[in-house]
Amino acid sequence: MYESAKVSDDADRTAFRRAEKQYKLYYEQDSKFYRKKKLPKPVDLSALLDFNQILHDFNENGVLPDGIRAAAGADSPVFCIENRPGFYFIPGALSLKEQCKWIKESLTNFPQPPNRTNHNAIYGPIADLFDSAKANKVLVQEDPTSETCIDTNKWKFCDDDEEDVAKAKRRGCKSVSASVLLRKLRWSTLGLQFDWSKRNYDVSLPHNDIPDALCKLAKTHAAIAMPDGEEFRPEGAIVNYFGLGDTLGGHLDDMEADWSKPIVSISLGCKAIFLLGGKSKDDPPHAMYLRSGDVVLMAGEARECYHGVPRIFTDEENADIGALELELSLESGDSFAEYIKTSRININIRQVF
Ligand SMILES: O=C(O)CCC(=O)C(=O)O
Repeated sequence: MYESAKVSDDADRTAFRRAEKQYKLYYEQDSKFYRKKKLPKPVDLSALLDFNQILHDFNENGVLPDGIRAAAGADSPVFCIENRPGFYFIPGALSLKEQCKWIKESLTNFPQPPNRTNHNAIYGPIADLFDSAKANKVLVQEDPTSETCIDTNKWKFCDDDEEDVAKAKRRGCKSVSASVLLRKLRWSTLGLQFDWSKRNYDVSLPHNDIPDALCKLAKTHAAIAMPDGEEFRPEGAIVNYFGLGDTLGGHLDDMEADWSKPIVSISLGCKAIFLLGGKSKDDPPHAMYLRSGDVVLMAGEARECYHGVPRIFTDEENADIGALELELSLESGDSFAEYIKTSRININIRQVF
């Protein structure tokens, strides 16, 4: 379906929206290969900031592109964008081993109840999703016609070939495979739980704490963006999961009490494009690559800047995760590597109060 001219005009109204459309994944409509294989439309990526390249050039000969500077006081290079104060980019902040660790945690422990995920609203709490997908399990709704049924909102994992699944299907009960649910996992929250419907933190909700090792990592990287003499206090984290074609629209993270404290944002898996706009969506955004292991900090004025992720690259040529995939499969077999080769995970850690 083509958008009407009016809708399209409205959608293109702001510089941020235009950039989102520029970088988003679109497919060729009339390619003769169209029926066989959808071909992504080529995109001009020449204007993107590539902090990997910037780091390389800086280490080689000390030069930086116009508008980029290295932050003082960091042990290894941390870059800033001159017209976006409070924004920090730490290329390759996490080692391969650390990346593997947090990918595995993001898929196994972080979505475990009582932490909430996007699936809670439909299925209630789901335990062991990743292992269930690995074991080809199916989530089946409790049969409402059964005498033993107490709650039709109850779902349980069954083996695909179990009588329970066949019976439930015969009776018209809903079922969904764990691997589909894993693909549709879009977010989980740890530490203080963010309530997306009310757009605030609900401190009354039960949760698992942010693991100490992740707190330590966040504190270490946050230090450069903290007000003098203060230590970052990780209180809540949102984990975003991206698959092919998924995007995160331009938004502000404005639900925390004190914007002088940074949000620590960790990228894992496939390479993505990140847009960092200004305080208005009319300000043209900076577009940059985010690779696995990069950390971004947004503090102070940068907390008032629109940002989003219009594109992830899941194809072998552009995803830039060869070494990570290898390390993951050597450490843990194929299941995590299979997931991450077409996915991206973002963990963003926040001081809420
Ligand atoms: O995925 C990212 O890198 C950004 C995530 C983000 O902006 C958010 O969760 O608010």
